[in-house]
Amino acid sequence: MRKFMVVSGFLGSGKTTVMMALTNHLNQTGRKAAMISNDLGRKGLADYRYSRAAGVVSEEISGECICFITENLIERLRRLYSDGGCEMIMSDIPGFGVGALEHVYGKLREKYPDDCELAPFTVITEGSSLRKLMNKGDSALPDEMKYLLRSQLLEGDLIVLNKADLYTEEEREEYERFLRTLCPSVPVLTVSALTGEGIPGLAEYLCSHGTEFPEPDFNVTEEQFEAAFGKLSMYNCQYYAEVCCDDFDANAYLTELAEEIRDRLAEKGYDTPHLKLFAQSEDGDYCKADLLGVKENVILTRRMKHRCVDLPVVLNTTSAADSVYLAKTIDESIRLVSGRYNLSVAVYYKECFGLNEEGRI
Ligand SMILES: Nc1nc2c(ncn2[C@@H]2O[C@H](COP(=O)(O)OP(=O)(O)OP(=O)(O)O)[C@@H](O)[C@H]2O)c(=O)[nH]1
Ligand SMILES: [Mg+2]
Repeated sequence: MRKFMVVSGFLGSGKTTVMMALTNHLNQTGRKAAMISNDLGRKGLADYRYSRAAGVVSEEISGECICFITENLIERLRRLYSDGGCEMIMSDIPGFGVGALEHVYGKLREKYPDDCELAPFTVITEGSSLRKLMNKGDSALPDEMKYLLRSQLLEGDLIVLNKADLYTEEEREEYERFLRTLCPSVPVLTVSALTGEGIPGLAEYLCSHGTEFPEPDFNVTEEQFEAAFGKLSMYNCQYYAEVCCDDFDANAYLTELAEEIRDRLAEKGYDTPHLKLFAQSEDGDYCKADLLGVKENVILTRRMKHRCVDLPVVLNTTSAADSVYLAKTIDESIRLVSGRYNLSVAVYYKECFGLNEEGRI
């Protein structure tokens, strides 16, 4: 078996966590698997570092969407199949994935039909974005996001309702019913990437099915897509923090930093579907903080076990905010919170751009 799968879905839906769980499960059950983290930023992004730190067989394609670099993608796949002995390789797609079916699967089928079988084009979703689509809840995300959320779901061969551990029985049924109505011919599998519930069943489904090349009618105009992208900006930075005396608690530091950014975004009426902070100390221990909306608590997805004297930090987010404001507010938050912890900060790199902007700050 030489399979390749694109994993699409909204920011924070759990694409990386699902891919990590699937890769681990397949490897443990005798089928070599690997994941690729694909994003627009410069290399060394949080998802790639996090999955590597967790011991998952993981690669990164950064700087461009795999939609537009098929040759680069196929070279990577060939290496993983031949040298790595992989049977299943999965990749996410920057941001939203809408159009990736045509651009990635379409080009692979046309130009490289003998290299791999295409697994179901898989869309990950979860409760908070479904509530947005159902006009329920109090998400601060702009309504334009609904064009993306809906189109993503329509593009799938398979929909994975993730984060099952967070729902009551009634919520789970309500989400499944909504998905069946919106996409009546598409199977829905409910899983929790965090607890592992449903992951073995999902892995078996993916190994035994292929893509049907669905032809979705998004019923969304170019202008509506543009309007949604126009609301979003991406910010990535890497910096090195060093304490001037004693040591510090990296878990508390990352949490406080995410909270500071959250509160400043909320103050301006902005939102962030996902902000990630990852840090790894020299001995390999690591911590990760995730923020999934300005009305949410920061989640410490992984705790550092010991106190630190220094720390390389990666911060990535795609937020519903103006790019100039986003860059300014994150920079100020890093300065302020680092000051509270007596940390001096050396920034390796920083980039911030609106998803509709040509230039980068
Ligand atoms: N409770 C719960 N949390 C989950 C589950 N899967 C993922 N998460 C959490 O949701 C947050 C986002 O997960 P990611 O896997 O980073 O989401 P993503 O879709 O890759 O996000 P982007 O890369 O920003 O698009 C993290 O804090 C995860 O730990 C799940 O099944 N249950
Ligand atoms: Mg991810």
